Amino acid sequence: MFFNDGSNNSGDGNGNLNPINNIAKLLWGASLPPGLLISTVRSTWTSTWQIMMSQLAPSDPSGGYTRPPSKFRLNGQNPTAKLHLYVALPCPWAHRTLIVRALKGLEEAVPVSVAAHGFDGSWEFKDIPDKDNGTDNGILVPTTDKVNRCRNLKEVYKLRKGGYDGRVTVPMLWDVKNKEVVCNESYDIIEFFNSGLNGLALNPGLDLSPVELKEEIEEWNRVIYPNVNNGVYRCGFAQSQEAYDVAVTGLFSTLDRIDDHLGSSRYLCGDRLTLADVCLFTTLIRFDLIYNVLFKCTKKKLLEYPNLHGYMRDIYQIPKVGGTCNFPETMDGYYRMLFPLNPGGIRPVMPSGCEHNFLSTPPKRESMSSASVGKNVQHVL
Ligand SMILES: N[C@@H](CCC(=O)N[C@@H](CS)C(=O)NCC(=O)O)C(=O)O
Repeated sequence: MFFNDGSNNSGDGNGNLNPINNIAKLLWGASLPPGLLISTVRSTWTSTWQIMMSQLAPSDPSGGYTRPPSKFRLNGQNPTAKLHLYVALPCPWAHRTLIVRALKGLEEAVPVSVAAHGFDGSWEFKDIPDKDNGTDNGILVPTTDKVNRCRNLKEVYKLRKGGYDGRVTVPMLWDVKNKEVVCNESYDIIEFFNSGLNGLALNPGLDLSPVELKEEIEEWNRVIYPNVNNGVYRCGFAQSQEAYDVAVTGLFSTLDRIDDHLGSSRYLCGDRLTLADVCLFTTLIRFDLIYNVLFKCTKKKLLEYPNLHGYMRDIYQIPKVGGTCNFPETMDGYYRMLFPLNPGGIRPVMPSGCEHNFLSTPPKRESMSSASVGKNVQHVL
């Protein structure tokens, strides 16, 4: 019982006080005026929220979210060991690796284990052995840990020599034989998948980062990473009004700029799909589903940007990309895992504009390419 009912039932008769009753009595009393009740609850909640947020999302002194750097980097090295990829479907950074793996035809060469969100915010694996082949109607679903048989991703990280007590993040590339974390930085992994495994790839001819476009790709990444990919997190994880205002302004002015650009260019760098598009896509596909609501990216819905929305559908419709998008699992991951942002854990209804049927409507962007399909995407058709 949370409110005092006047029964004076505050102990067990043995001198042990019922702590909840006593805290409630102490905080609220029998006849606390509503204004005082609200201000008491508000300050208690705000302090608790700040403690939880500082654990979920480290911030600078102004309350701006600062993403911790990834610990395991490739630094231009191409690992030669037998590899396994760990991902989770809600995560936009892991999603990048799944798309490049699919487009390059690396499914056999780099098998994947798909973790799901756990109740306490950790990444957990299913415990049904053997039955799961990892897809449902062609769409990726959570699986067991197929290589180490661990219950959660933390256990996998801890298997490495020297153990591990840092952040346990997806995506993570694992050296199967040496039991070592090879890399947990998504951009390193997608560059490596694009060009470092062509001997094993079923689609080695697809180059998502050709030399002549590298500079342009990097320029887009420099704008899109802080303002859009990480920008939505800077909105959602802001711990002050000022930090949120800065993030949301940067986010929408960048989306305006990209929408303008995509009015006359099929992809970011012209006719060819590149790594920059893959990175933008995984944020756009979550925008109306998650970020617009949970992360307060409310100025506009993505649906209100005609070029960006058509561009997103264009990429969604590239064969094998749709199979990497599991929307119910993604919604669960955000709305149920990020407790401080959604304490009730209620998952909102899926917006109709985010359903597969709607995303499958023709984007009519082919005419922007000199080829009938994006110049390089024809390799995957
Ligand atoms: N910079 C990393 C970011 C990875 C990341 O933050 N992943 C999130 C999921 S979206 C995660 O696993 N978070 C768990 C945690 O921080 O405890 C990358 O691009 O790979």
